[in-house]
Amino acid sequence: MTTLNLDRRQLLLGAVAAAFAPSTRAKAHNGTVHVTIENLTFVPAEIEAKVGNTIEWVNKDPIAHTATVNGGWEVMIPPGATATRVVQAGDGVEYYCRFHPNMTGRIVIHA
Ligand SMILES: [Cu+2]
Repeated sequence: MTTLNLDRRQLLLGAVAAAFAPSTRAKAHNGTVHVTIENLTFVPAEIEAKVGNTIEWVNKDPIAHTATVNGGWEVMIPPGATATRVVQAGDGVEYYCRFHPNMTGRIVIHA
């Protein structure tokens, strides 16, 4: 009986914690934010970075992709390769792949 109640409470606490969990935005580890490209998708689609961090895209697809900002920068990511960009002020933007405009990602700059 006691055990059952405890289990139920833990389940409830878990649900509450999940509801209040921060977003799944990727953040930098040792100054680098990793984005994997697989099946024509940026994973995660949304990342959080500081100015000076490096964004590293790892393309696991057999075709080339880009990280392109309208009127801004573009990073070419060849098939099976890795490409990087050092985050600059003003890089809080949406980006997409020039070859597959349905592929979109977002960079959120934080202090
Ligand atoms: Cu692409």
